[in-house]
Amino acid sequence: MVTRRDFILGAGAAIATSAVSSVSLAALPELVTMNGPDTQPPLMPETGRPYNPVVTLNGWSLPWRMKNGVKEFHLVAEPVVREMAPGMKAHLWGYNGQSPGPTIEVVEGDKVRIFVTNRLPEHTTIHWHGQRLPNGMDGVGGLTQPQIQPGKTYVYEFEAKRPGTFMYHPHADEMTQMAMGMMGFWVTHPKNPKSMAVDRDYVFILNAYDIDPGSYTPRISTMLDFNLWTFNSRVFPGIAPLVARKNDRVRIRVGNLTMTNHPIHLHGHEFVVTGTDGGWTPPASRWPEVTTDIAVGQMRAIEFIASEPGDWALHCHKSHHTMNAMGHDVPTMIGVDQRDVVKKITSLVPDYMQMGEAGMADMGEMVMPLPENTLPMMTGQGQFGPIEMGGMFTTVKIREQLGRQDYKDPGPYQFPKGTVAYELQGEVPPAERKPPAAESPDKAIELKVRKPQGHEGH
Ligand SMILES: [Cu+2]
Repeated sequence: MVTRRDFILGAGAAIATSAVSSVSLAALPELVTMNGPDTQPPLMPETGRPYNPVVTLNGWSLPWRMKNGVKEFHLVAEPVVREMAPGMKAHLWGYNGQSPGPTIEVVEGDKVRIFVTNRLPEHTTIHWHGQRLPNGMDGVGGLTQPQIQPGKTYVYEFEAKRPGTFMYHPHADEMTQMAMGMMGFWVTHPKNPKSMAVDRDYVFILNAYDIDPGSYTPRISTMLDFNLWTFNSRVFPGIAPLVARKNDRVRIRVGNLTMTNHPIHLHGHEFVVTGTDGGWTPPASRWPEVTTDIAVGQMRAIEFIASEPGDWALHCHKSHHTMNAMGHDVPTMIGVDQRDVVKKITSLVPDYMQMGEAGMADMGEMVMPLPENTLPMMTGQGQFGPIEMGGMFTTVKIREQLGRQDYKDPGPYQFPKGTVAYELQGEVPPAERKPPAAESPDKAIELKVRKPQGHEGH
């Protein structure tokens, strides 16, 4: 839900509202903030030039005001509480009530003014990742501007020159501020709303956190070994599905602000990459794929026709990135008979559970006592049983009957009769193994020894 609260200049918070001059209040656009992680419907432009708005997965777009032909936005950097999935909340830093911050949508050629107020305990800036803009608006603390001190508001002004997909994030104490969740999406729509038009346009950022089970604040010094791999600071099963009507042209724009690459994989459809960091790709340069690797700092827009109804998985293909916090460090126990050990341990720890003897799939069903505020490694229930996923995993739900503006979760897919993989029934005859054709029965094991170079002489 969008809430509006009166804004009092940070440093003057002790001053009563009436004591703040009306001029300074009028100079700032109304502060709009979000208090929940649900996907909000697209923000239809009421002023300015027309465009086809995007839908931010588990997020929202920031309203603006027009002032003398300039689009004005107000971002507030502040501590926030983000629910990562039901059962787990993280204490992050973000913008306007959430992490990531709201998506900013403008049109090619728009004159844009962004007020940035700092309510963090330390200085910050905002860098407008990927934009063509005057150097002094680029937001690199120390290099192109002074840092924005706590309580202060800075103003960024530039023209949105190139249509495409962008991000924003601090360029000040970056390791801390990005590990804490400070980032957001930016879309510059083409001047001509018919150009590159699609039926549904989804956006989200890949981010990652290291939050110990039972705690709330990310470890900021973690470099690679994160335990929560997220789409817009949400993990499966907390990530909303991407809903589409059959035969819609769907665009999904993804930006990567983690510290590793993510091969994003879509089931059941081929897509093409229609946009990169530098803008739209020329049509002749596109080739079909089902996975696209998104490197650190990159943005990709993929497009496909949602021709196949169903609940199709959309996920990072690194299998540790579709797991949640618990259990990354468990030893491999496949094939280990734990019975004797379990007997001894249960005499000391009554609710001890052994795991992993036949693989880790039992983790998907296991009800294990968890520390508070964490999520099981493999989780989520589907209509046929446990889905055994976490992290960077969601679904694209394609349905025949949907309204054009309907983005609600349509529930589980109703499979047409006879279209689901099935168990072979009745007596199953034993399968005879055919011997490999080329192999002769008396063939000895072939052994080749290759000496290191230089030992034989020439
Ligand atoms: Cu990944």
